[in-house]
Amino acid sequence: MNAATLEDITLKNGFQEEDVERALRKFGVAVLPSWVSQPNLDNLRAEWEHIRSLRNKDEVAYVRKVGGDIADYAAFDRGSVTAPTFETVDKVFADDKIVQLTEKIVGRPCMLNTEIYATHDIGTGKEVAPSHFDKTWNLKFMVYLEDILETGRGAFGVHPGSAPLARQQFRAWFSQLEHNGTITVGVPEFYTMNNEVLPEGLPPFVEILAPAGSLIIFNTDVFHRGSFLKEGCERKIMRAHTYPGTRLLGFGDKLSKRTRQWERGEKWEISGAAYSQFSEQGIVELYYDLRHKFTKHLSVGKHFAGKMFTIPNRVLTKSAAVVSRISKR
Ligand SMILES: O=C(O)CCC(=O)C(=O)O
Ligand SMILES: [Fe+2]
Repeated sequence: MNAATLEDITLKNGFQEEDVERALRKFGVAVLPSWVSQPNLDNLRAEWEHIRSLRNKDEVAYVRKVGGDIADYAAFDRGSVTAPTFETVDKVFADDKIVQLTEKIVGRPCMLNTEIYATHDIGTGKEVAPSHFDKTWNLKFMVYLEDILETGRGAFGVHPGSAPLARQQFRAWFSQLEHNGTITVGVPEFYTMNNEVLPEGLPPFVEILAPAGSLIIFNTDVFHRGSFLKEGCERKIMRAHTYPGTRLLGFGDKLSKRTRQWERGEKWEISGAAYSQFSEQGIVELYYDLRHKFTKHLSVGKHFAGKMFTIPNRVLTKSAAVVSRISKR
C-alpha cells in the first residue's frame, strides 16, 4: 500500500459525517480545511487571548497553566461550575456534528470537549513535540488560529494509520506491569509507558500544512507530533479533548483492562460498534467511578471525625468552619 498523503487525509466536502468517520477509521485523522468561518475565527482568537490571560491567576480555578518547563499553555475547564461561557469555543467545539461524532467514537458518558487548550509556541528551532501517542486516550479537535502553510511553522502532523500499532504497544506495556488487570495512574511504573518509542513499520510522517481555521480531528493513538518551529516564528492553536468517562484520570486512579481507556476506540474502529453503558466495560467504569466517589467521601468523613475528636471542647464552633472548608473542595 502506498503511504498516505496530506491529500488522502483531507476532506474536500466539509464535515460530512460519513467521510469523517471513514477517515478516522482508516487513518486516525481527518483534516477539514478552513472549517471555522471567518467571523467565528476572529472571535475564537479573542477568546484564546482571554483564556490565556487567566492562566497565571490563582483565583481563577477554571483555567490553569500547563506545559511545565517546555511550554506555556493554558488549559480551560469548560465543565467547571465556575466557568463562564466562551461563546465561540462552545459554538466551534460543541457543534452538533462534533457531539454526534464523539458519542459514536468515544461513547457516553464522555467529557465532551470539556478540556480546551489555548497554546502559544515560540520558535526555538526545534520540534514542538516528538512523535508519540498520548498516555491517556482521547479524541482531539485542533484548530489552527493562523495559517501554517510551510515547513518550519510548527505544523501538527501524524503517521496516518498508526493507531493499531500504538494500541499494541500500549497493551504490551500494560500487560507487563498490570496487577489484577489494573495499573495505578501517577505511580513511577505509569511513567514508564513507552509512548515515544517508534514501532517498526511506522508509516511515514505527514505534516499538516493548512490555512487558519482548519480543523484537525484525531484519535490520540495515531502517532503524532508538533513539527519543527523556526526561531522567530510562533504558532497559535486551540484544541479540545474528549475523554471517556466523567472526569480526568488523576493520581491514584486505576487504569483498568476492561474500560474504554484500555479499549482505546478499537471496537468502534473495527466494527463500528457503539459503546454501551450496560456493557461489561460500562459496568467496570461505573464501578471505578463509584469507588472513587466513595473513597473521596470517606476521606472527608475521616477528616471531619478527626477534628471532632481532637478538639472536643470546641466542636460546636469549629464544626461550622470545618463544614464550610470541606464544602469548598
Ligand atoms: O502541539 C502539537 O502540535 C502536538 C500536540 C499533541 O501532541 C497533542 O495534542 O496531543
Ligand atoms: Fe499528543
